[in-house]
Amino acid sequence: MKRMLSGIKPTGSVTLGNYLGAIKPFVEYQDEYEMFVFVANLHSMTIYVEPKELRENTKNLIALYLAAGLDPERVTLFLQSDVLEHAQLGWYLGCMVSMGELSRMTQYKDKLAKGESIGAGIFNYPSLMAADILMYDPDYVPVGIDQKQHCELARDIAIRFNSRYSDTFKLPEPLVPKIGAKIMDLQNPTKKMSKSGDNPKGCIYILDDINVSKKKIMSAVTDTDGKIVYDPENKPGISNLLEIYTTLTNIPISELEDKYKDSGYGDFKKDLANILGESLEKIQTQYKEIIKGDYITKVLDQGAQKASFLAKKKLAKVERKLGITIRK
Ligand code: ATP
Ligand code: LTN
Repeated sequence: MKRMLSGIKPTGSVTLGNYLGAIKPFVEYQDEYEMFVFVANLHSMTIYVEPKELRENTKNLIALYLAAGLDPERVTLFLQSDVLEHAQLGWYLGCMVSMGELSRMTQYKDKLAKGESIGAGIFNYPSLMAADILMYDPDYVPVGIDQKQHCELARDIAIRFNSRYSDTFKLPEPLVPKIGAKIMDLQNPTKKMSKSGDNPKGCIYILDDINVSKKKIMSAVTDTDGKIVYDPENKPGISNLLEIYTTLTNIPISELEDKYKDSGYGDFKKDLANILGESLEKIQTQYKEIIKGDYITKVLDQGAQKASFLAKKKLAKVERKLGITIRK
């Protein structure tokens, strides 16, 4: 069975973009792959999040992974900070990547361009992400398009390490869904829907009131031409809604275009709002059950145990090869 690994940062409330671009595909992959899914809480330190909020986001994210359908008996579900080896391997890999490579990362460049003061963590973060990935030798890393570059850097670091010290890491491949990899902001469909975006009307949160989310679909920006056609360049608003529709239902876009060829945007949006409402309701019902007891802690303990076993072995191998270890 091929192996897959991915993670999400608990920096805010989980969005529809996170769900459609990451969590839903993870659930679909679990039948076919051996999955490792974690909460990247060390990565969330790259921006300031109130400690109380961070704890809440972390619990919610784990609960949402489970509510969306990840099965902890099949998937290794863990909290990054529970496996100390990530930070240690991150340090070694950070010493093998150049300042030039890190400076070329789009996410870093975008943050830099905003002109705000940013912590060194934002700059160094791809080496920790490389450690998260290379630690477990996955074949694939399913991510949204914004993370593809970081996965490619992890692969370059693995090639460098393997050629310098002999074969140690499997070369991972990013897996970006063809549709749903970049759900756009509903009010500004040329911008990614993002947890840390500044217009809450453009972003749907999985745990929000369902009627509020439906209203956000109804008031999503479209265009004046009135035709339900997929054309991201010229019709970004309606194309984004079609992407949301197709990823929620698995009905191909061409079938949706056909189904709505004689309808207006209003009817299309109403159907989509109802479909979204049903999906959110299912997830929220599960979530409410999961968040109640101490089930989450049990799942995390079990996941940390499984992940730590592999991480310890991998780090020991790396340290032997590097010459860090002096004991036999
Ligand atoms: P932030 O806005 O704080 O950068 P984010 O919403 O982009 O956060 P991440 O934790 O960076 O969330 O991403 C988690 C996963 O969700 C990643 O695989 C990412 O590619 C995916 N993802 C995030 N936003 C979207 C989106 N709008 N469409 C599709 N996938 C997304
Ligand atoms: N950087 C990612 C989260 C992340 C990740 C990973 C994803 C951290 N480590 C390893 C895949 C594999 C993000 O910002 N979404």
